[in-house]
Amino acid sequence: MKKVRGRCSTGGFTVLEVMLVTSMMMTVLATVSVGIRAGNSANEELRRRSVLTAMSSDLMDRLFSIRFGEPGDGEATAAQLSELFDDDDLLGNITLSGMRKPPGVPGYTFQFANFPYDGTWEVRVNADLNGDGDEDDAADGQGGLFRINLYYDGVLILESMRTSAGS
Ligand SMILES: [Ca+2]
Ligand SMILES: [Ca+2]
Repeated sequence: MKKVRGRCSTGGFTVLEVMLVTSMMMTVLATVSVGIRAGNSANEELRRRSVLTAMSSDLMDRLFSIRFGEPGDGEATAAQLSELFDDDDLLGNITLSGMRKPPGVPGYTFQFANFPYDGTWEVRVNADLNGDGDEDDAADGQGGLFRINLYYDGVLILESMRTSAGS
């Protein structure tokens, strides 16, 4: 029978045993390391989602706080949009009707200087309540009821509907 070479003179482990244990430990460490990294990125994604949800909720609050307006309201101006989405509590004289754009047309986009992520928000306001790309169906809003969709980097984060009743 062949003798295993490299046995320590002190009667400890053979080189083969040491290599085997080392290799097993490296495998375990690599697995643990991958697990930790996966956990960290999952935590970061959860944190990001919670920040986006909180921000979209704040934006939706603003869109429910401004006047609903009338069908003939002029298109929202850049100054009105800045006042609505900037950092102070003043929302200005913009109306939801002034923010309405036909379905399928890009909405109003903006970014926040102090936001932890540098993506782009987009708000779309239209009367396509059944979401089929037009405003002509009996089920659509016809000007007295709008769909409000909030996107972040093109992904829908929050949607709601607002009626002119009571505004
Ligand atoms: Ca403001
Ligand atoms: Ca429709």
